[in-house]
Amino acid sequence: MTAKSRSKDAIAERLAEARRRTLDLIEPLDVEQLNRVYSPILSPLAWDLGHIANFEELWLVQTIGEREPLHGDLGRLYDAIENPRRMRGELPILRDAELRAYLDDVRNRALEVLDGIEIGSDAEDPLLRDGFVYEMLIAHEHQHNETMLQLLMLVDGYELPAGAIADGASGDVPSLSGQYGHRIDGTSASGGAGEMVAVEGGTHWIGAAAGGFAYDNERPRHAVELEPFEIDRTPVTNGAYVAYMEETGAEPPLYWERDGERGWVHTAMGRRESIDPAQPVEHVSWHEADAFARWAGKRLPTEAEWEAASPNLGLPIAGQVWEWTRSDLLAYPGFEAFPYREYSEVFFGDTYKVLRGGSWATHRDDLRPSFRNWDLLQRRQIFAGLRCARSRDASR
Ligand code: AVJ
Ligand code: FE
Repeated sequence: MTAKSRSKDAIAERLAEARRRTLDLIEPLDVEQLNRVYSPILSPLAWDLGHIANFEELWLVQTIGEREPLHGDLGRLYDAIENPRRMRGELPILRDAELRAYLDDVRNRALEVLDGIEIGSDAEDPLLRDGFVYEMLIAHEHQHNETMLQLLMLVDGYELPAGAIADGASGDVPSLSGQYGHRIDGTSASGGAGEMVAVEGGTHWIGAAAGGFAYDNERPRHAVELEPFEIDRTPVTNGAYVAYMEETGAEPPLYWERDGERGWVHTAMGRRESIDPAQPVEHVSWHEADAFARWAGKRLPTEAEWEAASPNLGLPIAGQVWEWTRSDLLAYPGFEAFPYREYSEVFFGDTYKVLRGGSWATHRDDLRPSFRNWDLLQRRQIFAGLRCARSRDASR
């Protein structure tokens, strides 16, 4: 077997693995659950499924394969920008058997196209060089799997099928005390064990180097000047968040409910489960994360600080939470949109804050220190918590 056919086989296998994960996630659901609008700010699952297939058709079948779409203009219904989430339940999208056939037919065509193209590092088309467009499609399906999991939190009685999340993680966030080998004092006001890591000021290099897969918004790699700072060794825990709520009367995170004397329970998927004080807090908005950090006498890190600290902290680690930063989603100096403006460029500005790292629902292949996620400041559905920082000169 040649190196070229091996790399094509590897791509085909990773496409298949992403699809198994998608189908595993919806396996316990019936057609009504796939189509139900559980929340105006989250898509019905059937929309995500059709959108996954449509994005694949658009890039691999239409753009690369130069073939006609299977359903004519229907693809427009799956355009995320034209169809905001609150409208997606009303659209005449594909459902049930037709939807499954669309996923399968597009995948078969995409694999046929892959057979006939050149994806080496010397490919002339930047979309094909190092298999860029295939990497993008795989990452896209992974990202929508995470969005689907946000919705699945609302489905009563849903149980995550074994192996539905990468490497068979259970969907539980691993215990931080176990992970770091030191006790986390849940009542500490410092947001975790209180242990912080010092990072030198000066020039730090941020972003993804040329070559290999990364999104346009991670490039170009560039130097930033940072003042010296400290950053928490671990994300803020549930225990620390409870202490904060008790002292300030702050609202609990999304899905938390009072449970008499036993404190708080987590109510996602229609179950009431106890909250582990040693796990990172999740389902807090940017505003809540920012308020917690101030209460702790600290602040959220900038995304550049987070990335500069990532080697010291061994980040990103699978199984944790996305971490809010204080940074707006802005273009890096010298940014070039690729392969389309709507991936990142249309979101640049002060409407979105950057999240770094990755959550227990993020595919391991997508974890890299330069990855930039973003969301609205009020969003709580995402699997996001925080880690605090502070300037070495405490007045900043
Ligand atoms: C990077 C998670 C904000 O969901 O809007 C999915 C990812 N882009 N399809 C989003 C994405 C196109 C994006 N986020
Ligand atoms: Fe998408």
